[in-house]
Amino acid sequence: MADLNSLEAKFQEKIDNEIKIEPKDWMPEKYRQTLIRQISQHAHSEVVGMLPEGNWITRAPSLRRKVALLAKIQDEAGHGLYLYSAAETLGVERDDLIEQLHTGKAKYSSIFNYPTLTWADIGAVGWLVDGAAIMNQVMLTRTSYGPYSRAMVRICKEESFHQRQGYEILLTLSRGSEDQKRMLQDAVNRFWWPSLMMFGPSDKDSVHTAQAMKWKIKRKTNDELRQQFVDVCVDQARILGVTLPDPNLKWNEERGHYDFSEIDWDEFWNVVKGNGPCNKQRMDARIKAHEEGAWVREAAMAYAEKQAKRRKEETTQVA
Ligand code: FAQ
Repeated sequence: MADLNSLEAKFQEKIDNEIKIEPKDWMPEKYRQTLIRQISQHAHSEVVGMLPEGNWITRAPSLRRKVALLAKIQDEAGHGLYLYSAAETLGVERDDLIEQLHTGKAKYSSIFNYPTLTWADIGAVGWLVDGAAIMNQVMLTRTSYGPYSRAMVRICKEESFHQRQGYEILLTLSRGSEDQKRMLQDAVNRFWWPSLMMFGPSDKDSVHTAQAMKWKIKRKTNDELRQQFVDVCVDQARILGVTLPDPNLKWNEERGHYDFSEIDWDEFWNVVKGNGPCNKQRMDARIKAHEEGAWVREAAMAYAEKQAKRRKEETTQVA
């Protein structure tokens, strides 16, 4: 017991001194489990997040828009891969993580259970969804676990591009016809609140935040990040000429922040529990893609095994 206590004390000392924890370092089992949970759910979100945007590849309004959207969606797949790899350094198998997603044991971000009904929604996803993701992920570049932190540095660079391409889509619509302006406002009306929900439950209801902050897995609380996001969006909305759908959104001189209305937490938990507008559709599409991709995984494994066998034979011949 004394040994465990001293290991834990040394571990916490490292964290307090901003020394990154690496895969082979000793770590408390709960730290490992928390990271597996968070990183794998983050990976699932990136991969499921490809679906609402994938819906618009064939309908993008120009070749230029199609190319940018395709590149963005491919980036999200890449983010999923970096994150699954980071999770694997904690001793879990990717197949098991994917199984947890497909059986509903693992969560993914609530935001991807909303539909993308118009082209303006693709802009709103880039501006608001990637914008919220970046706000959270910039903090995670400084997370205490080395492989997660390094994955986040690269992901943030790519997400910044995504956010700008989304904002530029909206900016173009904002300078267009009355119908285009209406479409823009409608997309913002539908995506504003779900984007605020991405930051998770309010601090008083967040079960993991306190410990995650102590271990510096998280550096800011859900409410701190949400507030930061609201504060930056107000000016950006003004430039687009859109109204954010909240009558209580008002600058508070004393706090130095914008006040905003209470989130509809019933809606949030309903979506998290699987009852959002597209939960079933998203999971069906993921499972179908996984099953139909089985031959690719088998071919890649067969090739890797063949290569390994050849290398072994060559080494034996040299010896
Ligand atoms: N949706 O105690 P907390 C992206 C769950 S990536 C669903 O506060 P924690 C890129 C939470 O898991 C977006 N579930 O938990 C992209 C926990 O349940 P559990 C994803 C949620 O972990 C853009 C329970 O509620 N980003 O968008 C949500 O301390 C465009 C209690 O919550 C990340 O995953 C939610 N919104 O804080 C891709 C970032 N919020 O696990 C394509 C990394 C909470 O006990 C297109 N993750 N829950 O069963 C994090 O920073 C944290 O995990 C939080 C939640 C902040 C999400």
